[in-house]
Amino acid sequence: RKIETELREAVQGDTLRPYYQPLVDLSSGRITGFEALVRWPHPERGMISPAEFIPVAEETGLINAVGGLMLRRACTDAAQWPDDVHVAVNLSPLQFRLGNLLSLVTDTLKQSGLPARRLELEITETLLLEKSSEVLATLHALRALGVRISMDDFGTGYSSLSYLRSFPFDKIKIDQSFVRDLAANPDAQAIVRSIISLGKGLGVTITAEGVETEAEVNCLRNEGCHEGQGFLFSRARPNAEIVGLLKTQG
Ligand code: G
Ligand code: G
Ligand code: MN
Ligand code: NA
Repeated sequence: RKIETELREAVQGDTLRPYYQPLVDLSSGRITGFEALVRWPHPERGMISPAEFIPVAEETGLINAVGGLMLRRACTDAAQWPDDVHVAVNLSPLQFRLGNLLSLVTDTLKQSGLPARRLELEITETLLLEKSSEVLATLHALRALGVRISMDDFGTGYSSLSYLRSFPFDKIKIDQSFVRDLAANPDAQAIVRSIISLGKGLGVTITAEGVETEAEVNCLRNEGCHEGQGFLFSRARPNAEIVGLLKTQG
């Protein structure tokens, strides 16, 4: 059967779920928040990775429904977490095209009871390529609500330093491809160092993705990177495990 048909049924049957991967403050070692990552529990094929179905969802327009239900679930779950723990939700550029993103976020925050300051929205550089005034206005309006904007997969898109001046954002997430061989590769070190310096100059938080080893984390800490995310700390986990995980850090 076609993956598109099955995905449509999964959306209609409300079977997609967010898993949550911790974001860790590198100086204190504490969990500051979680990124919501969509999971599709498939009856025959097990857990299907978003890398496989997000592109299909984007081609078919199903991404709007997927994005909407992820936002709702993530805000509802996070509203039950401690007040100093935030949730980050990925947005597809297509979700900006519908024209209802601001009201979707406003309504979802209201219905879930999650304060806007505890929601972070992850966007990618491809969104900014469009250089659209609607996108810019929406990002400003989201920030005016108190929601934070995070630049995901930084350094892998058509990075242009010019958009950094015109687009409002609060965090840069260094793509895992730069973190992967950080300990051994001087070029990767130079790139990470300059992203961190750029981020600090702009006054934004810097998060490193795909942190897998102590050597990487030491390197990132030395360079002054604020936050880390990756298998070294934890894989993404179901919501049922989150409150327990937070209790272990007191
Ligand atoms: O969890 P995993 O590393 O397998 O995720 C693979 C990709 O899918 C990542 O690039 C991630 O950004 C993307 N992704 C995961 N969840 C969502 C989601 O809810 N919405 C969108 N647009 N992308 C997601
Ligand atoms: O939204 P984004 O593209 O940042 O999605 C993060 C993706 O990276 C998810 O698919 C997640 O499962 C994956 N990931 C998270 N931590 C690690 C890690 O330490 N190593 C690797 N290889 N992948 C990771
Ligand atoms: Mn992300
Ligand atoms: Na990313």
